[in-house]
Amino acid sequence: MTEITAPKSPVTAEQFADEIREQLKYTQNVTAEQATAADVYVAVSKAVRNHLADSWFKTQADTVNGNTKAVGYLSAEFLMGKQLENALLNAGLTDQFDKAVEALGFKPKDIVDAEYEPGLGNGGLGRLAACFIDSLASLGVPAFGYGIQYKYGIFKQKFDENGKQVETPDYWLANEEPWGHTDYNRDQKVSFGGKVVENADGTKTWEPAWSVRAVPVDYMVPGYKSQRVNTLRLWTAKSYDEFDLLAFNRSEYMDAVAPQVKAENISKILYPEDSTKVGKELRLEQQYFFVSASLHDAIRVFYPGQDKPDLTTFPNKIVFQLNDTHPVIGIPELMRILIDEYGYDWDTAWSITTKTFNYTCHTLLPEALEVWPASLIGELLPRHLEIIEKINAQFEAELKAKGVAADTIKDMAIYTGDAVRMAYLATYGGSHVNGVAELHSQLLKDVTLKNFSDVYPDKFTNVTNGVTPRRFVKLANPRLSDLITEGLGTDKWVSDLELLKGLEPLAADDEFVKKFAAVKKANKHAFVGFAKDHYGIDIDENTLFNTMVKRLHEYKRQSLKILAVISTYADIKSGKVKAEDITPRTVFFGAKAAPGYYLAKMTIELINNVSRVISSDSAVKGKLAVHMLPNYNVEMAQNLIPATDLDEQISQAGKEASGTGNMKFALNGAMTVGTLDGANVEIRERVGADNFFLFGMTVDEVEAQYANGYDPAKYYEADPRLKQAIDLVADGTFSNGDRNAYSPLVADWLTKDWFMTLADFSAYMGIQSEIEALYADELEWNRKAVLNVANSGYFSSDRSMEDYLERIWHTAPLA
Ligand code: C3B
Repeated sequence: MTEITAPKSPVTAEQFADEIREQLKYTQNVTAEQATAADVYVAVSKAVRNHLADSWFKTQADTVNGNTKAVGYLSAEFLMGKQLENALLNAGLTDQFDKAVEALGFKPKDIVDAEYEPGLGNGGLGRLAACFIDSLASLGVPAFGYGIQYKYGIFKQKFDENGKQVETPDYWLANEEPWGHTDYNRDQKVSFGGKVVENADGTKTWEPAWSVRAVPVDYMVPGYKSQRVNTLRLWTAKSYDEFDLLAFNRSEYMDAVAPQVKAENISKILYPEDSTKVGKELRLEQQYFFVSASLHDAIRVFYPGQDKPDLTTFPNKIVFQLNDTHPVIGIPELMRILIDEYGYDWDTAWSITTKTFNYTCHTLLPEALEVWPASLIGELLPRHLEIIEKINAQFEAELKAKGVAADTIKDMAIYTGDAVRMAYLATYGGSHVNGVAELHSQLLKDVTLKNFSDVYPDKFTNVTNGVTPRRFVKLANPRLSDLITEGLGTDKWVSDLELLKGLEPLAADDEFVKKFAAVKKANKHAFVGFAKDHYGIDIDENTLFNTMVKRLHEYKRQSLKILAVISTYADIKSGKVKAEDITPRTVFFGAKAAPGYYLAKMTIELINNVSRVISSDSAVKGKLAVHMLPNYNVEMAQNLIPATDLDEQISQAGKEASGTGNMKFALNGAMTVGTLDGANVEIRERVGADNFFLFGMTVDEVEAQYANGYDPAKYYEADPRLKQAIDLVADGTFSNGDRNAYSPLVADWLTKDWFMTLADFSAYMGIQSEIEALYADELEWNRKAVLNVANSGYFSSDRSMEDYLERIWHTAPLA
């Protein structure tokens, strides 16, 4: 760990209030009397930015001039969450802010609430990127996040009167966005299409057909108590062509703006797909757009004003992490830049390139590894396709020389003749490949990338994911944070999360455990208010809060949870469970489904209708409630996670690469019910098997089932509770008597059930009595929850970053 210096207390509250007034007057152009909360929010944000500016400049200068290699995190998604509170915390201005806005006649909460959450990511992968850049800045490691400033982020989710998901556009830039600075003077040109011509001297020239202007929008990434501020540089696409005046004068208004539309479309919208196959031209354009601009930008930053820089030193200046396959086109792009733009020979270019890149794989679903049709790459990036072919030829020769069998070489092809496999290109073209949890990294080696790990065993490593303790404990859970600080006698845990271990002895201290229980109660109470304000729902806070929040995917098995809820509902209603044996529960779901994912959307509709039927049935009132909360996002996570008693991590073993929600819940003192999947395995190891509700098949058992020909109907017949739950879905109970409403879902369960929901149902129901028995003993439950907090310090993204520094990046914080 680096020595962390305390933040300077830069201003008094009075001074900060004056700075806000000045921003209101000179940049918002309103008087303090005219100002609304939205005005004050913008003014405060700009004032905070001003406080960070000097550290930002210093960090940039040290990054370029220092001896420490920087990190470039290339990611199509950065799911940042709201910025203001985090910036205040890291700038050491939280108290001044509270007092200053009160002096201006506002409530701090109203100012914070005026911020609109940017949704520039789909889920886990994008949120991980945001945690990582927070940690890098907090550790003082020079780093750039590089991505896209989409005009529209992840869609806003609503439900219609039938409970179906409705997507509406998320125009997050509708009002002034004070955090991003558009830097028109540091733009880059990105070109597409056209053809490659061979020159007399044998070199190649790419003659592109069209180009767009990549304009960076810079976000400061302040470290916590590190005095360091890194940069998140998100590119936005602009046209070089103004509109066509001739066409306009002919009243062909649409044609007149066509080139602008084509260019600006590139950064228009985030693909709302997550781990599913999309084969969209626009997506490849997006990927190439931000990667090409970023690589050129790094050369500009590290070799300022040099026409003929010595790029053999490039890998000493910056190392690029490829966040999943989305930025992998960067490998042939750097080759092209080095060869075509700077005149390096192939071997030198290859040596630079392979030292520059590393690849993180975030999935185990083979179908989620991007494969591009060669024809598409050829049309859009003809020079890159040539380079990829040559990389593939070199790769095959290398494999042959290593004695790899011909059919294995064929299986490993990067370029198959009609497709390009981006994961294979990334594995060959970079120095390291990592998975995101131990189990996942092992399965990558044993299954998904087995041939590669056989030939290049040293390339493969693991870095278990982590989450930032600043946002997900300190900001999200101030009550627990205060209690932790009281328990440890220091607040150093915020930047050294392993210190939470010091809470372990306090789990034996009944007084401490009671205080912890009181914190959870207060958080639940607060969430009841939040839910009333945001969703207009009434929640009974004296129930077990049981949460399942994540993207909707079959492999994550929201189906398993809703079938269990239905079964419990049936048991309560029929009187099968006695009133005194019921543990009153409120089940929360939050999940967006990709707009084109039929069964996922149907699952949402089912959950909403189960919720409707249960809430209108007086027989279960006060005993069971289900809420499908709309538009799960970072803000909801920050409010719901600290209020949760029991967290669901119930994916089919071997399918969730890591999960990061699981870490957030454990750190906030929720108990987990989960399978041996992803990082659940490591969480359970650390918090202790006694403090984790484990159920379900293992990876090996799942594989055996697939091998033996899995038959879900067998499980339906064998477990009467499962049969009853599925029958209730099929018989129209949750669809006003319509027996067809869910028939595709029911048919899938009974005939396919690829992720084996039915096979794990009995085990899942079996563990519920254990959960309820423990919950009945308040002190024991909370004791175990304290042990979860105490033993989850490992899951800080600071630790993840240290692992990347040591195993992959081989760099260190700035001096
Ligand atoms: C996700 C995985 O599904 C999670 O298990 C993992 O915790 C996170 O990445 C972060 O590593 N993931 C995602 O959100 N989107 C993808 N396209 C692939 C993986």
